[in-house]
Amino acid sequence: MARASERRLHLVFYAALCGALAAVVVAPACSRSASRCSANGVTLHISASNSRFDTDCLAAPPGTPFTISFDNKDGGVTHDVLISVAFDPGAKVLFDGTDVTGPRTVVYHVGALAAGSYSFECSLHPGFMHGTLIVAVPASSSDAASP
Ligand SMILES: [Cu+2]
Repeated sequence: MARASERRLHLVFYAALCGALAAVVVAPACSRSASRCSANGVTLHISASNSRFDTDCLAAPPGTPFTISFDNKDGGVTHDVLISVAFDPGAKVLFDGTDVTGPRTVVYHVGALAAGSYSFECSLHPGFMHGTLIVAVPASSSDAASP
């Protein structure tokens, strides 16, 4: 009896903790990147400055090749854009953009990807230059578009 109710208390505690964490940590992060990042054509843009990307979210439509215009503003510093299935050193790489020493802009041509969530990063500085690539039908084509 006592043991069962203790266990139930623990479950309640964990549920409350997770809910609080989701509200405080996950929800703002999700709403900031995911809802603002939906595909808008097949010409994507990203820049690097002070060894940071200007966005942590890119989006492309599924099943069609797209381009990424990459503007490396860091003079004398080399960056690139690499796309993989997950943000993990062992994850399968789907696109490995050529190294770009700034200041210089290049246009990467990326092959069609299936709908899903991918990771992009600078392969030279993945720890602080990475983000999410969302491949999905644009939100504007559904009626639930946010303002
Ligand atoms: Cu870099």
